[in-house]
Amino acid sequence: MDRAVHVIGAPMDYGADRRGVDMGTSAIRYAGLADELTDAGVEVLDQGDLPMPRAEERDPDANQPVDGNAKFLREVEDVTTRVASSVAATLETGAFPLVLGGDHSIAIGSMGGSSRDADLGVVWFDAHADLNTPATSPSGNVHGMPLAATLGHGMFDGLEWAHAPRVREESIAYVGLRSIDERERELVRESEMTAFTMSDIDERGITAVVEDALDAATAGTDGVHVSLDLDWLDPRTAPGVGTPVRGGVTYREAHSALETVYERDQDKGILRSMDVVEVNPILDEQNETAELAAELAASVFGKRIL
Ligand code: 5AB
Ligand code: MN
Ligand code: MN
Ligand code: MN
Repeated sequence: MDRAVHVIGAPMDYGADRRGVDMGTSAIRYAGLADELTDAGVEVLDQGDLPMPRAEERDPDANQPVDGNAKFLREVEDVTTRVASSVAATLETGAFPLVLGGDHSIAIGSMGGSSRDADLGVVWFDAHADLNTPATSPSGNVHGMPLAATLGHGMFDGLEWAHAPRVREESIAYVGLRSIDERERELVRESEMTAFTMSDIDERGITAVVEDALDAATAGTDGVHVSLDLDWLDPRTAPGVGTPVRGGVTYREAHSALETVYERDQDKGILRSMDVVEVNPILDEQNETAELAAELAASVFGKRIL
């Protein structure tokens, strides 16, 4: 039987600085996601978008933490709780949850849902470390905090919707880091996380780096969550993102990375869930970043040239 992929849309932009990522789910679908996945040989069921209150109707500063800044925290809790339920319910049917963003704070929900009944490894394809807490964040934007939330850092420690104890530090691997806040740098250095920067990719090549990231994320876990932030790519290739950083991976490196994930999955059945986030159609050029997002998702499921 073909593998079934269930698409879950989470058009949330509460966690990001700029409006527009809420249109990412439509743009990725419009770019041909379902056809790409079908061509890759999987059966696709689109569950549609989760209902999302408009940011304009909400007060970003309601429910602020005592220490620090986290805009729209109540809305993020509401949405990520629903993402987690959808992901867990999808896994229970035996299908693979593919979560479309939206901003990266939805990963709090996808990792929470995916680790409900499993020890979960994570491969984080991103320019950023996303390890701030409200107390350390320079922006107050929760899309810079999902890994801190999942690991239960700072105020996230006591929050059941955020902290996912079955995701352990040593099972998280970054690929492609190039923009880290000072406190994040210390945390990554002191932690047991595996962190590959762009320099590692320059030196060793994308395939070797992704193989090592997969080794770290699979050791002692039941499966892997792949989190793909489109700002991982170079902004010349992926201009439609809210927080672009020069010097990212190329079009070919990105495909090669996700094909490497596919190959490991063919050998060992490691993949459990995925999210594709931070596509901002307002900043995009002719939907090319959304097209890239759709292609890269298909690469994970085995889309091949020959
Ligand atoms: B993304 C920054 N570290 O916390 C912050 O796009 C940027 O999900 C976060 O990786 C970028 O505001 C969040 C400066
Ligand atoms: Mn991110
Ligand atoms: Mn990022
Ligand atoms: Mn971003």
